[in-house]
Amino acid sequence: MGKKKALITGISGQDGSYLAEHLLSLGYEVYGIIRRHSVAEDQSSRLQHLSDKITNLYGDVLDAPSLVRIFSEVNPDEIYNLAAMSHVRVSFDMPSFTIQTNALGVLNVLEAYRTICPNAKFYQASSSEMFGNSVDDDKTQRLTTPMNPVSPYGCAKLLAYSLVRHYRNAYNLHACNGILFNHESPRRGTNFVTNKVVKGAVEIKKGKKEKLELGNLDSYRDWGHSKDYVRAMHMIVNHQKPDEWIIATGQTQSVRDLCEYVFSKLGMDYKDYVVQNPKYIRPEELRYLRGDPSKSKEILGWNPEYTFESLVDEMLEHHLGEIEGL
Ligand code: G4F
Repeated sequence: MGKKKALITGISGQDGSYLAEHLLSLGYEVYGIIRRHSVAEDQSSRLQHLSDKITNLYGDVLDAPSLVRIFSEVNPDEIYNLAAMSHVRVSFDMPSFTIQTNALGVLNVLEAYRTICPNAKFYQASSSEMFGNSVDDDKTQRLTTPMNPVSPYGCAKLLAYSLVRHYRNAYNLHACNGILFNHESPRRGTNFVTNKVVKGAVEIKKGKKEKLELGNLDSYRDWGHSKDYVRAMHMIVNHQKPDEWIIATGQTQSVRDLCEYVFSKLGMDYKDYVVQNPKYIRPEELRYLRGDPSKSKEILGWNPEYTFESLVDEMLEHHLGEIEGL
């Protein structure tokens, strides 16, 4: 039997690049879909070290004919749909684009899957943002927690999640949803709060910047490492039964806790440097996330290797290395 073929939409993102590495290490042939960008380097910066090991094809989840061409050409065994407009704050500024990409785009992918390669296995990048401000009495979100999204991003992800379940039932497809809580790494965009805080604090430490402007310091997130979470994606797809899964650490920290940890690691007090700028406050905020990963741990045998501290330490090391290399 030849190598298994995996097709990743959104391969140029944080998760796409780690997933490509993971699948290559498992012996897969890896194909990715990338969108055209006027600066070609911008779309492949996370993939340069893999350039001779993977095959990237131009396409877009909003361009159904491109999906038909790519799905027919590759005939994948596994499809990982990671393509999305992934920034919650930006989704308030671009609600229509967000709904098109994160919901209608998923419909396009599901249709290509159903009609061209229905025997493949399918993973959808669903999100804890779908819960909005719903939380169980024990301050945890689980699969039974109601979903009441509070952003265009969350609304779009919830529609996509429902479509995946519907396609599974209606067409007997091996289509799965991974509900992933926040996951970070040195490859995270620097406009997400973890990397923004780490990079900003390192720049302040090195005298390159005086203040760090943030939005809400009192929201809580369940932060894990992207590397651990892409391992879960592969486990989810390869479980015998297509299903819904929560991937989270079960721990939660506030943005303030994050600032305190990062600045104190660099010998500083965050209160001297962090200022609030209303432009980073969201029209509606998701205040608290803490996921229950027990089903994934028990049934898939998934366990994260990183803790909040080892994750943030790795990000700190990365940014210190970058700035010292300048
Ligand atoms: O890092 P964030 O932008 O991530 P957010 O909004 O939780 O979304 C991430 O996780 C989701 C899973 O729950 C994914 F679906 C999604 O694609 C993305 O990966 O913000 C985290 C928290 C928020 O409460 C935000 O209000 O940090 C707060 N925050 C405070 N100041 C800030 C800032 N966020 C950003 N991006 N920038 C700030 O200056």
